[in-house]
Amino acid sequence: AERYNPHAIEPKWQERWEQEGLYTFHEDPSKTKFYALTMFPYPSGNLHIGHWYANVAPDARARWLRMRGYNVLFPMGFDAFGLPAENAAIRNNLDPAVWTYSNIEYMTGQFKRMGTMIDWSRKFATCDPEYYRWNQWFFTEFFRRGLVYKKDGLVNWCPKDQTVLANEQVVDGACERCGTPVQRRNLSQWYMKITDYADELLDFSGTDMPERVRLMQTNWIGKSVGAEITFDTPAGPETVFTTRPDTLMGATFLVLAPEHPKVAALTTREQAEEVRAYVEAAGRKTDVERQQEGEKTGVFTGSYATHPVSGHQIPIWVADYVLVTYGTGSIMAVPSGDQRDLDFARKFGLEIIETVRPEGAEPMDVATVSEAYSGDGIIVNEGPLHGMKGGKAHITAVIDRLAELNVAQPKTTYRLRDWLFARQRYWGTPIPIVYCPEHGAQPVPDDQLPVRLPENVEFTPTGQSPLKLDREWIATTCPVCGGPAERDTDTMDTFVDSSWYMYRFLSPHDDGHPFDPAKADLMPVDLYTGGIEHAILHLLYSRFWTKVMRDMGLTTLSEPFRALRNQGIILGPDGEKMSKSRGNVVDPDDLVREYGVDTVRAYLMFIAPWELGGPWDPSGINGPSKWLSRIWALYFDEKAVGPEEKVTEAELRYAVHSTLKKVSGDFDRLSFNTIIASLMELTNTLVKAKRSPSHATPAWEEALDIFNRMLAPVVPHIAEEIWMERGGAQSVHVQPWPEVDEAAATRDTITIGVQVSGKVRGQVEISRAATQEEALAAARANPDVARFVEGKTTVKEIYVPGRIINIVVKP
Ligand code: ANZ
Repeated sequence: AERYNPHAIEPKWQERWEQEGLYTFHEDPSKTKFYALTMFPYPSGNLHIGHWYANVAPDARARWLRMRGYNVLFPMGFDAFGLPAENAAIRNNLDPAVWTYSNIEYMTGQFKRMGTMIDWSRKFATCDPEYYRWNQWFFTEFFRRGLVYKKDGLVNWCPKDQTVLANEQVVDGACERCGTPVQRRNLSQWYMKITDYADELLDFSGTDMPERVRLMQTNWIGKSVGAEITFDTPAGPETVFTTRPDTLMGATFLVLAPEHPKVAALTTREQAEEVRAYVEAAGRKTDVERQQEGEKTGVFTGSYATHPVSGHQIPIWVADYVLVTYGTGSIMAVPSGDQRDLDFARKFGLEIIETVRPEGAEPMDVATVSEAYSGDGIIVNEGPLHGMKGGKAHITAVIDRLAELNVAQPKTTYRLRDWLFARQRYWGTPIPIVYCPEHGAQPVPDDQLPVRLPENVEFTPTGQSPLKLDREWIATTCPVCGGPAERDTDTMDTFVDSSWYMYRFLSPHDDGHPFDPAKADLMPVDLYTGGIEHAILHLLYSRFWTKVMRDMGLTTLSEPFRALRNQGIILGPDGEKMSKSRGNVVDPDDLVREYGVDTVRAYLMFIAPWELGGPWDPSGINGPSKWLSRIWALYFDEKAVGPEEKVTEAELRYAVHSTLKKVSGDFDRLSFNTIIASLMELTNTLVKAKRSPSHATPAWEEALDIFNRMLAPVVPHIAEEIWMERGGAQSVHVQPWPEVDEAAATRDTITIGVQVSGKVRGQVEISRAATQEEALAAARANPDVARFVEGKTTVKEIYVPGRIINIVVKP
């Protein structure tokens, strides 16, 4: 046949597969289900090389599982709400819906050209009213359960995007989307009570997640076990949270966060001006700036607190290294045990008292000490803790002792805050609440959902939400009394949309439930793949959501994902992240036009260990490209060019079956680059075998058949063409994965050491099945052995099968 031309075969097969519904998922009780899901993309307009990298390898694996007899659900949709659509609307005067749906259309076409086995009949976008209706339904259910609530408080505000942000969306003090420094504002906002699930979210026993992800989530949740201790102050009792109550006797001052509500009441007239200026300056700094290492700042309030054990008067300070959002927003400062407190005490000349002393050490010289001691030791202060062991490891005994004396209460604190999920933007799910002057905030009844976004709204350059300006849309009636009421004009964070979308694929068009309960058994997602950047936000929220759904009786699962794996990132040839401004972007469409889909697929699997990623090497694609041409020639070029080779039938079968075994194991472990490498190596052997006498044996036909099936998951188009040309009745993609012939997959010869009178004299290669006679004959034929045996009388001959040959001779 003619030479390999991917452009002739790829569109043909893609069209045929689609016509035949080859990849449409049907429930089938006779097979084990496998739900494979890759994180759905935002419809930005284009699939870039990162999307290909993230999707191609999981597609190959899903195809492999399908060939292995699993009923594989492999759907895809679009995470379609969010700011870029709205910004495009402001810039180009385009309706966000029009912009979004045309992008989805285009990107779906790109996905199809990738040759994946995605079941497109299940596609949906989160901006479909049929989808976001269920966000609203969840909201009202959560609201009734007290899991959604509105509260006043300090929140993160992005002045550029004109919206509040969740803590999770503030990275190094800046908006994770646009990089603008985040401001703190006092606003009334909607929250979700994720903190109710903090402890359960720390338990990863029901989900197989990479260590890195578990660690990031654990740190984000930030559980601290400690105690609360109350100090009397002129403004009433003040409770502090401490993880080191064993250092209580070394507490020489209290520190309040600048935003702490007692600051004003505790500030004396003399200190008023200084405190006011300090608090104002602190308000202009971000939390990150405030927690950075460096010179400590602070100011004295002029007031004193009473130490609950010693009764001493200790000064009360205000300093911005204490955060209002953590613990109680105030601390007891222990300079001898905490470095920040020590730096602070040194700078302002405050008292230092040693508390925990390492065993056998000299007393701390408090006049000169510059390093706090935070380790274990003995508590050296006079008083109720004297002589007890101190340090993190001994906290429980200390807390018990202090609790007995009514000085401390055990307390566990979390860094995790409730999820602020309201946004002041248009392109999101409207919050289904109406405000009635009579009945307050009322959820919109189910039969009135969805609350649709109004169409043809006006966008202003300031970014202010058009919902706020749409009087007609805002005006509604109270579900309780029917009187005039107003809609909430906020929309939901898009992370709400992605928290439960994996359930929607079970029955994407169900209009009676978020998903059809009869299909619940298709969950959990057996393998979820995507980027590590979602370690905290999306993955934590979706774990939370499933736990709430379980408590609502919607699922019996506690975790949405049986396993999670993260792919790495493909960087530009310069090793930098690809970006338009750097000009180092690789466009997969260009590559497909030049090399065809299968080559791009093979290259993306081959380029790097999938979980690591690496820089794009533009010349590297020639390897996979040539490889596919060699495969083509192997099957279709009748003339076997080159010198005659001697690949035996056994060698050929060994190459085929050992590769098959390796490739299966590699698919299992998601080691895609080694799959391609093994298949390339096998191609070499096959090319040689074609020029060998083994060409005419049944082993040759078997080799071509098995190799063809092995190619199917990774390069599905060329594999299909070969299969059909070889007379396949049905697609190669509905064929079973070949079985390994274990005997053929292991070399049937072994190397055995030969001893003469107990000394190793040589080695022989013999058949694994060799008899004692055959083994001994081979040993004697070996010249290294023969030298020591010839002319001597043999006393004894032993063959321990598979281990050793020993010939004992008379000297
Ligand atoms: C006294 C003490 C002595 C402390 C000592 C530490 C060492 P984690 O582990 O992060 O939970 N702290 C409490 N609330 C704070 C706030 N709002 N802003 C800044 N720091 C705060 O840390 C708990 C410790 O951090 C607490 O224990 C408290 O200082 C401080 F030798 O209390 B410790």
